[in-house]
Order: sequence, then structure tokens, then C-alpha cells
Amino acid sequence: MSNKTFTMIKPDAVANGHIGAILDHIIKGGFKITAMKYTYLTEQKAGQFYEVHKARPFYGELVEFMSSGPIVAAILEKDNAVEDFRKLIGATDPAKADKGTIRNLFAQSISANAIHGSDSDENAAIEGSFFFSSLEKF
Ligand code: FUP
Repeated sequence: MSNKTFTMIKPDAVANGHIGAILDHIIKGGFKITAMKYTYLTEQKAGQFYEVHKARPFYGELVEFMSSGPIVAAILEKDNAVEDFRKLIGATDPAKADKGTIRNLFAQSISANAIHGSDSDENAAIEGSFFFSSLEKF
């Protein structure tokens, strides 16, 4: 699945009205949307999604933030999708994100950082299936 990645527009970016602008960046960046939904994570679901970070000091804050409001989840397609999408979104900490990246333009802080992008092909597949059934993936 090296041509697919998974993304979420996070609660801060949704609440601040950036869904349209972020989707525009994604499409202009050459990604094709193959699944998409406007939804939300309960605390339990957010805890499950970020299970790998359970031991990290920021886990509680991350789960609380990610379940604080609606999100947009999507599967994206492009050659070299995982790596190219991480470049498009920029560093985790928006203060360190390159100019013009989605986090540089729309993120507030390291926790409220506007957007998620999978970090490997394996996680892209796991995360996509967390939100979408096979019938919902084009
Ligand atoms: P990224 O892959 O860029 O989303 O970053 P990580 O996988 O390292 O972290 C996952 C999420 O945890 C980030 F999007 C935001 C949150 N986080 C914090 O809240 N504080 C930190 O110090 C690091 C990450």
C-alpha cells in the first residue's frame, strides 16, 4: 500500500473553519481522495487509535484533544504517499514546520497541530481500516 496514506483533519482545524483550505492543499499536492468522512472520536476510540503512545507523557492530553470535537478522516492516494504527505504537512511541532506546510499554515501547537499523517505504509493500512470498511474505500 505504498501509494496510500491516511489523514485526519484534527478538531482544532475543523473548529477554526480550515477543512476546505486543507483539502485544497491536499488536492493541489497531487493526492486523490479515495475515502472520506466527517466524524468524531470518542475518548475510548481516540485512546485506541493512539495506543502506541500510551506510555508517553502527552497521551492523556492527546486523547482529550482528539475527542474534543469533530474531525475529517480520509484515505489518500499518490505515488510515495506516506513520505510525500509527511512533507506536505510539516513537522509535528508547527513552530518547526517548514513554511507553506499545512501545519505551518493552520496548526496552533504541538498537540493541536491541525492534521495527522500516517508514518508508514503498515500504519496507513491499519489506520485507514480503523475508520473505513472495504465498501467505503473506493
Ligand atoms: P506526528 O507523526 O507528526 O503526528 O507525531 P507523533 O506520532 O510523534 O505524535 C502524535 C501526536 O501526538 C501528534 F500529532 C501530537 C501529539 N504530541 C503531543 O501532543 N506532544 C508531543 O510532544 C508530541 C506529540
